[in-house]
Amino acid sequence: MTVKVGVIGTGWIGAEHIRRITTSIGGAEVVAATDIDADRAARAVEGTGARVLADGTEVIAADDVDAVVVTSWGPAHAESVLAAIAEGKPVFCEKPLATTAEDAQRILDAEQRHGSRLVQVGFMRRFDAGYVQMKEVVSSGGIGAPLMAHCVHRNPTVPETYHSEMAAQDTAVHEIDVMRWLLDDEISAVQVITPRPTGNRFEHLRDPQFMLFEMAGGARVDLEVFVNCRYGYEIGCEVVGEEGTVRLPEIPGVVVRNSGHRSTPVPQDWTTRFAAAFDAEFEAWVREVAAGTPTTGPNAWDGYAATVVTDAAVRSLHSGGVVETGIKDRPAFYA
Ligand code: NAD
Ligand code: NAI
Ligand code: ISE
Repeated sequence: MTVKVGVIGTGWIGAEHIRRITTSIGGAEVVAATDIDADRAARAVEGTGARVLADGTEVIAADDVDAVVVTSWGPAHAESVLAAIAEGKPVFCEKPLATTAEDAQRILDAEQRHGSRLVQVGFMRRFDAGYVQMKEVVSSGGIGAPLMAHCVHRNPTVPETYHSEMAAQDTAVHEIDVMRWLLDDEISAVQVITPRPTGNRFEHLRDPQFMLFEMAGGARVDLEVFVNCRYGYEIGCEVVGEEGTVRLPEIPGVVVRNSGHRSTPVPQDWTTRFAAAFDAEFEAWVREVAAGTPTTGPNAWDGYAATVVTDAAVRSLHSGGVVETGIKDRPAFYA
């Protein structure tokens, strides 16, 4: 069965995922797309045979749409995900699932009322070969009990529309998910510290930001978010355990020697750095949707748990203090 996909939001990543479904992976085709900028939607589906519809409601309701991909900006995600659940259609939602814990809770409630799992969240790092190897080492006890982790998340630059709260909601949300997954634990408290801001930022933005997380089991995580670092896109992660450490591998690249220097290229954005992870993520999602079974990637609970933490991080950004996340117990539905 070829899974017929409808896409809501055809900006940078929406267009990437349309290209990915059309040319990189098998088993699916894009049949409909929408964007609040209709011209952008038309450009994104050019040459695919897909049609442009007026809005997300039309995409989700379309008879020939089997499954929905939500790649609009974060605050618009919850509405589309809730509409897909109401229609009983599987939905892949780019991170974040929602930008408030209340919206994420509405999604959990709706999915449980529906009675089976329909939602997958785009935490693609769980499909990255390096992170998968780290997970195997930590889970098999290869470094003993994890005590600490050190993370770095750097982007070369961000547009003026990126605001200070997005450091948590849009950027750190990846590490928040990865840490819950790698350490198999929930995050109980967070503190955001703002060092001297870089001059290379739009005036309204607090950048960089340090984030400190406390896991329920007592392990501690530090994260540098620096989205105007200029030189490239760099993701770092090291977990320190009682018996050893495990670190995310460097991205392989040719070594160039010239003019008295030895250098290797640094990726410039997430499209290249995580290309293989995005492909693996979509291959698995399409395969599972075609099989008619609930998808096994990050689910609505993972999206909710991450949003509870980003909410707390936003409160800490404003207060400077340590903020408890108050995460509740995972419902059996998501066990
Ligand atoms: P973008 O601004 O390039 O694209 C967003 C698009 O959504 C725009 O074209 C906008 O017009 C459209 N849009 C907004 N609201 C809409 C609505 N209600 N209905 C239809 N279209 C709507 O942003 P982007 O970089 O493509 O990011 C989109 C999402 O993907 C974000 O949630 C972002 O966090 C996520 N993302 C994830 C990764 C990752 O590494 N997993 C990377 C980039 C972006
Ligand atoms: P973008 O701004 O390029 O694209 C967003 C698009 O959504 C725009 O075209 C906008 O017009 C459209 N849009 C917004 N609201 C809409 C609505 N209600 N209905 C229809 N279209 C709507 O943003 P980008 O970079 O593509 O990010 C989109 C999402 O993807 C974000 O949630 C972002 O966090 C996520 N993302 C995930 C990445 C990852 O690493 N997994 C990488 C980049 C983005
Ligand atoms: C973007 O939305 C992503 O998800 C990228 O992976 C991340 O590095 C960036 O900071 C976000 O804005």
